[in-house]
Amino acid sequence: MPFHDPDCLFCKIAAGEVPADIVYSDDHVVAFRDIQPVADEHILIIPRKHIASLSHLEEGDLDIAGHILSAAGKTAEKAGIAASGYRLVFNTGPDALQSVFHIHGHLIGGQKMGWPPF
Ligand code: IU
Repeated sequence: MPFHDPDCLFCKIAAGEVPADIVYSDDHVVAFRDIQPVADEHILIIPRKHIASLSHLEEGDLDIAGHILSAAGKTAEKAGIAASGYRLVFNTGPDALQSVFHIHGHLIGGQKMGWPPF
């Protein structure tokens, strides 16, 4: 799979070809607000590289996984929810209702949450 999939919406957002409400970005990831938020703050963190899901991560992508995790704290800081707390959720596959097949961590917060999440 090439770095950029021209048919992938999230690749287009990462490339700046489709507008999004970007909260944080660097050379490896882009974080933007979800268009259908499920919480007071709901941001998606995606790698610039096209990878369909967590299950498609390969050995050579481990640095990308690290960049996504590392961006979570920076993004939460920018959104003002680092101190109050947040979740980072990766829906993967049908049972988890993954609907966009470009890895994205849902950074959710800005309000008190419950557990378990289903
Ligand atoms: P999921 O875990 O694959 O189901 O999450 C996909 C998310 O992408 C979901 O929360 C959508 O609201 C969100 N999203 C978006 O923010 N912008 C879009 O143009 C599309 C989906 I399509």
